[in-house]
Amino acid sequence: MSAGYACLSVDEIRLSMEEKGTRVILAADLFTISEISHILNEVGRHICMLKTHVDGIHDFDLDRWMDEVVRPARKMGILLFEDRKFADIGHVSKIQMLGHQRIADWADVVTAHRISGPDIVEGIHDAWRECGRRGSVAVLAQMSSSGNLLDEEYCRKVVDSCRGMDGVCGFIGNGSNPSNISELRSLVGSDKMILTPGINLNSGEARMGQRYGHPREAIAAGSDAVIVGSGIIRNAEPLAAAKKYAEETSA
Ligand code: 6AU
Repeated sequence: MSAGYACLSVDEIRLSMEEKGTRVILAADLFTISEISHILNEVGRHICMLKTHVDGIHDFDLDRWMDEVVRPARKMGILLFEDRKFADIGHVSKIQMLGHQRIADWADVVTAHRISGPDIVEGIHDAWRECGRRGSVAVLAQMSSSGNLLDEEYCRKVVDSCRGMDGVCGFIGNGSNPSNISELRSLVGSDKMILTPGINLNSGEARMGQRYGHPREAIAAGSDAVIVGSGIIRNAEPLAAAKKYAEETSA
């Protein structure tokens, strides 16, 4: 389905990742701009995207965010990935993209649930269009958290309805279970990406219902890139950890 507006394409995102030579997306789940800027500078060479939860940043200030995080990430060839998990109707998702954190002004990829209807994708792209920018949506098809309600039938419906959308670059799959990823890959085909959270070399680190799988198994099962938070940011040596995850996911 042609979107009728300019989107960041899967090919452009895959090319950007190839140029960085790593399939690691850093989940920078930290509380201040300085902490995020610091980890970005430390591990930037080993990551292809910086995933944020911008609503969790205590001292958020747009000018500082652009200067200390967004521009440095761009200089390093890293895509900005805001994990906002939009879920409202299309028009409200557009309002949220254009809210005080100005997600549309800097994010290249955002996450969204498909639960409210397909127009959420249109609403998000409308915001990028208003800012004169292009981006893409990663839709949640599975989750890594235990007890989640995204069952097989829901996953199939999500993929069926979004696989043909230009504005969707791919799907979030459950990295903690390689067979979930291979099932998702067979539904998705090769034209869209699968990004997988729930990845940690030490599965014992899981907290609050999170579940973890191994990065190499996730890639072997068909994931394009692994999303790693605690495994890097809570490690005593984040640089060495990021390098290790990058090696584990290399061909
Ligand atoms: O490696 P962790 O467990 O410290 O962090 C995992 C990161 C967090 C979550 O918000 C995110 O991955 N995540 C996601 C997404 C969309 O990225 C989906 C999901 O099912 N599980 C999950 O943990 O930033």
